[in-house]
Amino acid sequence: MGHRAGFVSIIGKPNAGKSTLMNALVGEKMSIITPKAQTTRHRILGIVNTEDYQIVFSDTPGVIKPAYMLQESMMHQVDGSIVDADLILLVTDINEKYDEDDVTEKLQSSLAPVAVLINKIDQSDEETVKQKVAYWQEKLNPKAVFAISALHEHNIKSIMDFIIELLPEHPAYYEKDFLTDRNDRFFAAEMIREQVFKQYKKEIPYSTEVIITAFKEGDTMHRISAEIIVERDSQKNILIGKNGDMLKIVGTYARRSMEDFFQKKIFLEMFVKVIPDWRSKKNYLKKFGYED
Ligand code: GDP
Ligand code: K
Ligand code: MG
Repeated sequence: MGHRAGFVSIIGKPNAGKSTLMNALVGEKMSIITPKAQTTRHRILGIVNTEDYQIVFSDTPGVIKPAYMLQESMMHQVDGSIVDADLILLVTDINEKYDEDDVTEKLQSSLAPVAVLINKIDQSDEETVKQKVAYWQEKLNPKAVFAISALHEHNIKSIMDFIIELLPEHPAYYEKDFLTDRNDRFFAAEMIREQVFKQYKKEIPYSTEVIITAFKEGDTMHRISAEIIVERDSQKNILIGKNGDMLKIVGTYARRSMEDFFQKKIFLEMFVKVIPDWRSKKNYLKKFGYED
């Protein structure tokens, strides 16, 4: 057999562990991970290259019923990744309820084989695993069902073997030294957004966008300027905190992640800006990189 390559789409409900799984499969931190739903807003590619094959994983936003335009764009990214897929990995938290078919309905737009990955088995027991495996076999008759823990990298190797087995014969889609389709600015912005999701309660993360306004690469240090955009003055005040305390925490953790990721010293400056209702405004969504 010649060279093999294919697209593998990771889909599921919010917080099932899709981003954790993709990072485990790729072996790099491509996608930010937080305990909050809707952390992932874009489809993000993570690429695994060897001499013989190339696997192009897509991490996607969790499937929800969209309530505003940003969420509509997020769902279009899920649909796009399903259409392109050679294989779909449906990730499900072993403890989540599947009383609505919003995820499984999406699968009907694709002829690609499906594997169900029952995740977080570290938070469960053998009997429940058995029941869930039977449930998914009955419900979807998928190509395979795996019981995994993405966080503890349990059974990741068997998923990789399964994927490689199914990869179609095809030339590489991307240069062999590509790890992702995203650039350094994207990852810098995501690492700030990750901290906003981690440090603030409910509404702030969902109303926040991060724009990198300058990224100056140096031999030993990158200088990065960012705008953190929120929807209201009250959110701006909370984000900054008393004497700038909160923003300082965000900056410190984000800078540490960036130093790990880029393997450089980072100088980071951040400005907070209010754009009323940006999540429902087409021109801003487009400007911030959310297509359709
Ligand atoms: P996503 O929204 O589907 O992308 O889910 P994330 O990858 O962001 O993970 C959501 C939360 O679940 C995070 O707090 C993860 O650390 C946690 N998580 C992911 N995989 C596992 C797992 O295998 N076991 C446990 N206990 N937690 C997990
Ligand atoms: K999440
Ligand atoms: Mg995610």
